[in-house]
Amino acid sequence: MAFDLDMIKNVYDRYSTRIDAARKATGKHLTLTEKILYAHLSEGDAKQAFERGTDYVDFAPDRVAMQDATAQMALLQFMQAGRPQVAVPSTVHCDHLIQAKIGATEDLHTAIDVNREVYDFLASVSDKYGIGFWKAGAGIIHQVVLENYAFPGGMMIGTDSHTPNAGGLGMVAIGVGGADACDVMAGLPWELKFPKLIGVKLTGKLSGWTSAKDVILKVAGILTVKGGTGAIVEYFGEGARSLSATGKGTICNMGAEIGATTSIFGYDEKMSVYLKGTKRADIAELADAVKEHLTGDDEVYANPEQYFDQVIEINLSELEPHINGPFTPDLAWPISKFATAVKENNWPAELEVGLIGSCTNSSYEDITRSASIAKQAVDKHLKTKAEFTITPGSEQVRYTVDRDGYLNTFTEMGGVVLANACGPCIGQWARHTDDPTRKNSIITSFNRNFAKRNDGNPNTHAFVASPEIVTAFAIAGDLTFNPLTDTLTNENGEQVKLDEPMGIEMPVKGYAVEDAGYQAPAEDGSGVEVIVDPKSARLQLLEPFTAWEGTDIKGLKLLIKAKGKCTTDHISMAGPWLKFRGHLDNISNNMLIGAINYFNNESDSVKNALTGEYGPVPATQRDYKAHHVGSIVVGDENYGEGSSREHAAMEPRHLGVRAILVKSFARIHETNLKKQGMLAITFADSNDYDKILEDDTFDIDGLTEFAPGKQLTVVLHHTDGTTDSFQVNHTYNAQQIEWFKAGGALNIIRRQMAS
Ligand code: MIC
Ligand code: SF4
Repeated sequence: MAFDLDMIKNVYDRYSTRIDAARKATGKHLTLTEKILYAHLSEGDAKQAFERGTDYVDFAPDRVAMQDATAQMALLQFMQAGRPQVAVPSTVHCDHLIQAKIGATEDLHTAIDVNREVYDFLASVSDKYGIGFWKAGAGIIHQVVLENYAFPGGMMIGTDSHTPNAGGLGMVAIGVGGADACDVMAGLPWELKFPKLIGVKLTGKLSGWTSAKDVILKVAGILTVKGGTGAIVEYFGEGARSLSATGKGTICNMGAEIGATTSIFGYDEKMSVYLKGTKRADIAELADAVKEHLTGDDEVYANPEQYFDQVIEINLSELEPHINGPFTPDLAWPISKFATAVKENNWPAELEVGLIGSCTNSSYEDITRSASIAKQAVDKHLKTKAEFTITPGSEQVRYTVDRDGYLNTFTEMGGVVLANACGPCIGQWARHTDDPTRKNSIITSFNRNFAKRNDGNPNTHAFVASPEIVTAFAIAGDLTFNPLTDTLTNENGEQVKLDEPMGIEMPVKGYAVEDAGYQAPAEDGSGVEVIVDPKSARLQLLEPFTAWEGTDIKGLKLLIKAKGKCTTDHISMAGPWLKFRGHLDNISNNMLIGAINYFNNESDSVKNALTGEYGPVPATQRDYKAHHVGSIVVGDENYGEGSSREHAAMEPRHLGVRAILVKSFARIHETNLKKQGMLAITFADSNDYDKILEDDTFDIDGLTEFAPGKQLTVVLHHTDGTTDSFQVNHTYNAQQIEWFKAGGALNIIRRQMAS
């Protein structure tokens, strides 16, 4: 059904010649990342070596995956590209739009009802253009991809930042915006700046309470949310080989949290076991035949400093379980230091909810390890103190763990099984709380923990840990509890200790599923009609953006000078807004409502330069648009961190913002801005951020000579009549400058397809 053996054969058939060419071009031994990248050049065999972190390179990915919340915009764009069918195997996954409220069955029914229009749209577009469609309830994109599509040595892109999850099966899998997916589906090359390489050497072996999740929680602490920007992280060493394929997936998944382009492990026995266990023995066989190409060269791993731009070493035997948070995934605490951190920082020690599962951590191994803790709660007469939820990553995992009795164990402990969907991970959570103004703590086995992400409540302190640690904390209901050393009082008043988790990597009876939820597209979709109601609140056909006017841009007003962390959740919030992901004008009403205004420290309150009054960001910008006044957004470091959602770029573009000027960008967001024809620029001297005053008017000069590597000039006109001017950088290459000039990349594709 789901995978395409011929395509994989083709990829492997060309591996040998492509890698020989790459060796010749670079004149050195190769990392796995380089092998895969050079084997996927759209020009074919490598003719030159590329400079990491500098050269833009065209690639030909093997497949595309999209989730429902981003697929709508990706496919609305694809529909404008004028192609009869997608050029590479592609899939759509309905996972983000299901709200967690009561439990799996009821919530899924409600979602199917509430989202019918969007699901019907996605199903009919998929049918028409030859895209595989995974219905609501089938599971979360990254888990479904790992189980069905990922293969060692492949390259894919996905419209979701956690696409790198497939690195657990040795694939270069990269999160992108919908416009990039649209290019690849239209048969165009996909451009990426040749990444830098970070090597992570894993020695030793995990034991006890420590799990794969702790590797990435530790790495996040070392590298921080920016540390992986522009880099691919390659894991190697005996420790890497000892981790299950799904454990590797967890590590790669959360590489998104350090800004990495993707993360990857080399093909090994564990991957072969997982492929066979998920009914893909034929792929394992193909991979075995080319296995020397599916890991880095021995010399590379023997002398990693010579081949990677940065090397980190972690000894799994010494690694402690970690808990990261609150509010950012890189605040890493080894469990032995966590209780003190909770007390010293005055974080609420009482744990209100523990949530396990999600795309990051819902493998058979995760579930069995967590269930071994849950079972002890029942056996040792412990009453679970916090609420507890379980989100299976796919129907296949759910069916299998249910068959084997584990879901039952969780419900006995007091847990609630949610639908196979994103749910609370992305604010799709009708959380039951008596007082939302209370500072409170939750802990999840998910990946992100930005403020308001899970339940929309700024008072919620969200922490991230492995599912087994989350389960233990949920039982204790106390963040100062250390399951490795502390005891708990049970219902008989006795002191009991939780034993170490015990897991099973692969189901002994094999994976099983009754209805995986897959719908194949029509052989010939030309007769399929795609209907978008012009009065719909949820879907809106796209209008092309206007082209650049051909002059420098003068007289821009400051929409907002954002202070501190400004993630895509701040720019285009998810949760309740997910329902407008297919309607650009409606979703634009959430534009930047989470960003903190530097001048008053408030969110969604900015000064309207035309009236002098403070008002919400979207309304203020709509007023500028109505008066044909351009504006600029100013931001801090790592602006646009987090999600791949291109709405964060399209909304300002749609409402008439002309430029985003920040200290630094997160990769996917920067590309999304460029794709939509927005000017994305950075301070050459980040201290110039301080020169920007609330009532300034901005000119951007140098655009008539806009060229790669050439700075532009920003002139600030202050209200006292003085001016300041400074240089700004950009990373546009010649092609991207054309996107800017045309008013967006899609305008160019449309032109090409029409001619
Ligand atoms: C996320 O985890 O933030 C999301 C929701 O999956 C996003 C995609 C989106 O905003 O739709 C992501 O990670 O890219
Ligand atoms: Fe869904 Fe959360 Fe995974 Fe994003 S991180 S795909 S929202 S489960």
